[in-house]
Amino acid sequence: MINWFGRLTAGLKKSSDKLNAGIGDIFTKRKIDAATLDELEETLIASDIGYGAAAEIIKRFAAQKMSKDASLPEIKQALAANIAAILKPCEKKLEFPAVPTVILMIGVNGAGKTTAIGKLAHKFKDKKISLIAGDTFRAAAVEQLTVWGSRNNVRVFSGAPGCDAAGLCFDGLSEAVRQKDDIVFIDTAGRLQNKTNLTEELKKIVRVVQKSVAGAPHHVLLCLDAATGQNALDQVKIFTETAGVNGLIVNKLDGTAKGGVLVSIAHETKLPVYYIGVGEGIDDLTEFKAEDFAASLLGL
Ligand SMILES: Nc1nc2c(ncn2[C@@H]2O[C@H](COP(=O)(O)OP(=O)(O)OP(=O)(O)O)[C@@H](O)[C@H]2O)c(=O)[nH]1
Ligand SMILES: [Mg+2]
Repeated sequence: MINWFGRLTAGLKKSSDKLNAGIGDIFTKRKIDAATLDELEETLIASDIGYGAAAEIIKRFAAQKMSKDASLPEIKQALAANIAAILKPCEKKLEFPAVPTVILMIGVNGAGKTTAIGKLAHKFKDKKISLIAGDTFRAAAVEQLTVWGSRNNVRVFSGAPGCDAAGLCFDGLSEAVRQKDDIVFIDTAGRLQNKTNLTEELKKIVRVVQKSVAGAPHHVLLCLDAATGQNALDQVKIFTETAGVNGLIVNKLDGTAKGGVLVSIAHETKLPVYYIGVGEGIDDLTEFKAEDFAASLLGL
């Protein structure tokens, strides 16, 4: 069985291969100077790190005044440290401040919400957990969550297809309070930013959750598909306006060379990134650690 660092490095392989090839091309035969720094900045941007973060990384890197003869590994170490510094404010442990702690999972279609709930239920298997099938929109959604429920041996609260999602959340939360669950995960329908009816439904779910349990929702976790690249930033903005996002899970880092987008998200939003998804399996969700992520991104 591979350990979590192996999982992270394997998951980020596509991203690190791309970035490393770019950095290698620049510094294999040439030294650090203004021209190579410009090229380095372009390479960072091409790896979805974003303009703002790339500029800051280059600024820090230039300020270090490394020897012009620094080796490629030394250059990568220095870059990794600068990237880690940007990521660090987003490294935070998911906490459970209340019983029940209510966690609302939101995001666009296919961002990995339902899967992340299944993986998290497994991670916290020493707690009493229930799942609410708040995606009443897509036919197979309840079934998918039920499969994760039985895999983890936890209760799934669901209703008839097409039923009112907010009402279902109200009933599911009453049951969770009655059963003294430690954590309740609410799955929701995937919604594109421009679908007004689903946006209104999400607002209603948030209002109902707030009324049902004091202090809830304790976490509003936005799931992002890393392959979305820079569009992920728009999703953060719009979902924050709609539902008050206070944490992120970035999924599908294994399938894309756009893993650098996490640096961009960290730089622009400063939101906690609690977990990252590096595969479809139950164990393919790892805690986000700034230094480890930066090292893996640079293939160190
Ligand atoms: N490779 C990879 N696949 C993932 C990851 N997370 C989820 N998936 C897959 O992506 C697909 C969509 O995941 P779901 O969990 O159904 O996404 P969702 O956000 O619930 O989707 P909707 O309910 O349709 O909005 C599934 O086939 C998952 O197995 C990941 O980290 N890596
Ligand atoms: Mg789903």
